[in-house]
Amino acid sequence: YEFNAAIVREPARSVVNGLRADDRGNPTYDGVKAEHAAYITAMQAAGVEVTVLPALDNFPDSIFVEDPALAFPEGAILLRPGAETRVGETAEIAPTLKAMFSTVLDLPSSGFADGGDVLTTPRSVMIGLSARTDRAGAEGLVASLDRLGRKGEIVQTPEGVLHFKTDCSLLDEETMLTTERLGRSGVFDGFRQVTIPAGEEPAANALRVNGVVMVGSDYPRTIEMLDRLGYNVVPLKTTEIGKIDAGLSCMSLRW
Ligand code: CIR
Repeated sequence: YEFNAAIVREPARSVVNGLRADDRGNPTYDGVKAEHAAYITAMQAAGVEVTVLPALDNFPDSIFVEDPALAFPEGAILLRPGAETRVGETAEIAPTLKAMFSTVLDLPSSGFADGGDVLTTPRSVMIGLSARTDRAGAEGLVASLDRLGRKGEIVQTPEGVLHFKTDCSLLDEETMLTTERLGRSGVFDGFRQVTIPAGEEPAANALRVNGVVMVGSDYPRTIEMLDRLGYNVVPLKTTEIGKIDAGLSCMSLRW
């Protein structure tokens, strides 16, 4: 969770048509834009140098740069997103990554993998199988991670959950913030686990960046809990991006 640099992408006007599992109405462009701007400011305040890429109107979900690639200090990996409308986002972000990293690997297999299913912990890089990340994609990713000297670990995302990280985030070296349903599956055995209060599940996609933990401001019980545990919480509005199934990790690629 210590990051010096991040890439974000401006939301396009088409973001209002972003993918979603349940339709609770379109987000507003202005609302998404404001949430995105506050996120960039919070990243910078946390000590991260942020590169802002231009909006891509042909890709409504391209604001979620976490999904088409992975970035580590030792190199980047280009992924193959599991949603048909998002596959082309990889080619859009590739030139930026090739300019910034000396090592940029491709996903070797024929499968699919979304960055939202990938959680880096001190123990391993966890890859959650989901409707977006299949076994071939996950195995290919393990091979690419190995080339970067990192250990991949394939796990299962709970049924019906978009991404593995929809339901969890790393709070510190030994502590995981997790929904009850994901914690119960045992994937975080060996970690200290902090469980999201019932009813605030979307708060699990929080983001630890250097000294702070960014948490959706619509989740007061989670904020209070983390505050009481001594974390330096920065609440950020995610109401509009939440309508298209996104949280705080999705909007940046960090390393
Ligand atoms: C999608 O369905 O792909 C977007 N509407 C939301 C992606 C969220 N990304 C993430 O959790 N990493």
